[in-house]
Amino acid sequence: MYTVYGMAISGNCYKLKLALTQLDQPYRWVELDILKGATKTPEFLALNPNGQVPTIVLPDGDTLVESNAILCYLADGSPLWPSDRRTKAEVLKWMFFEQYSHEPNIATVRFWVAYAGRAQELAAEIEKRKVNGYKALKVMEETLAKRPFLAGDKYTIADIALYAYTHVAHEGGYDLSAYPAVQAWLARVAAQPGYVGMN
Ligand SMILES: N[C@@H](CCC(=O)N[C@@H](CS)C(=O)NCC(=O)O)C(=O)O
Repeated sequence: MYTVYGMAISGNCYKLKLALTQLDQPYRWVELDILKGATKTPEFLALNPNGQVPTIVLPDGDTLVESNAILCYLADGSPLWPSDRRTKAEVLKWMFFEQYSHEPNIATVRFWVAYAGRAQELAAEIEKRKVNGYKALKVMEETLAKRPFLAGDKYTIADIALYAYTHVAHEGGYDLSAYPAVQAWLARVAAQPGYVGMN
């Protein structure tokens, strides 16, 4: 069985919960509070020297980190990680986009505003990040206006990776009303078999 070290409010950790549930893989969840330093203990740093969740321990005892790498591992050989070369690259494109253009702007703002109580202190930085966050949403909107899922006609781990923080972007003050294709896609993801919510 897999053991996931995660934090329930974290979208990066939720990606694993959603994928494991949809892949019908049993797992044990160990809840860690990053706000209380739980990822900086010597025990945890021995598992993940980068001191972050999610961290997954595989059934053979090996450890894997980085949410999107873990998604690729879990979904390998399943319809969530298609085998044709071009679609695979398309999925990876969106997962790299998520980590570089989406997550630092949308997830980080949500964390500062809704969980770390830093909205006032970081107001100027938050405004800057939101400009880039809306840019990322526009890129998604343009693609999703043309096809049902990010990598094409089929639901993949690219959708899981980007759904995780897009569906809670409002907690950071993002308004998705100007992104109707993104909103329709959020509903399509939530209607997938085996869907499970964040909490
Ligand atoms: N690129 C990593 C990011 C993971 C990450 O940022 N984890 C946060 C929680 S969402 C964390 O553990 N933060 C604690 C820290 O960085 O000290 C991934 O996708 O897994």
